Amino acid sequence: MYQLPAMGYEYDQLGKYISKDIMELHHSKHHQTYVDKLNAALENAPALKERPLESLLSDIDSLPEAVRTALRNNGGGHYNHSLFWKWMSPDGGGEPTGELATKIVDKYGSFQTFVDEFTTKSLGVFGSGWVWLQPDMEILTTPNQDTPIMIGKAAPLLGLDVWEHAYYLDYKNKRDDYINAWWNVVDWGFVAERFEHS
Ligand code: MN3
Repeated sequence: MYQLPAMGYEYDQLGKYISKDIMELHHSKHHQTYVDKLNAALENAPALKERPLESLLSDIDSLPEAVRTALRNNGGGHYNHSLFWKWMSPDGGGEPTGELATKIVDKYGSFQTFVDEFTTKSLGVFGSGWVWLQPDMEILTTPNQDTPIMIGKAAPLLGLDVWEHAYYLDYKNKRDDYINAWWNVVDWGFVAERFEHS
């Protein structure tokens, strides 16, 4: 049985940028629903319970049709959100350092240019989806709860949830204000850790 992971900080700790109300709703309701529906889907496919979630998502097109969509949406939702909480921190913001910073600057010319391109792609996601920084420094977008490992890509270094449920209570329809605020909570230490192990 999958379980809702703890966030590692309190709902109100990102409050200056993302309110307690959003964090609480997003974690305890939206993410919990993905977990519950993922568990429910696996009740109908017991053999899949033995496999790690990454393995199921990487192999999504080969899964039994009866559970494929449920796993895509809710397995993807659980996987993406479990990372999303860790990509944010009350001590976040600023810029990456070390090898990660070098790679970003090599690819984009400057950290700010990277931020601008990531932001532009985030604004370009039509409807609900995610934006990702990949280990090869590519910026990807996916619709709904799709995740890079579903499309043959590596596990992402960083991801941003641009579903309206992630910002509507604070920012209404202003996704750009949400994204600009979000950069202030990005945990570059966790991104660097993922980069080192990629
Ligand atoms: Mn979400």
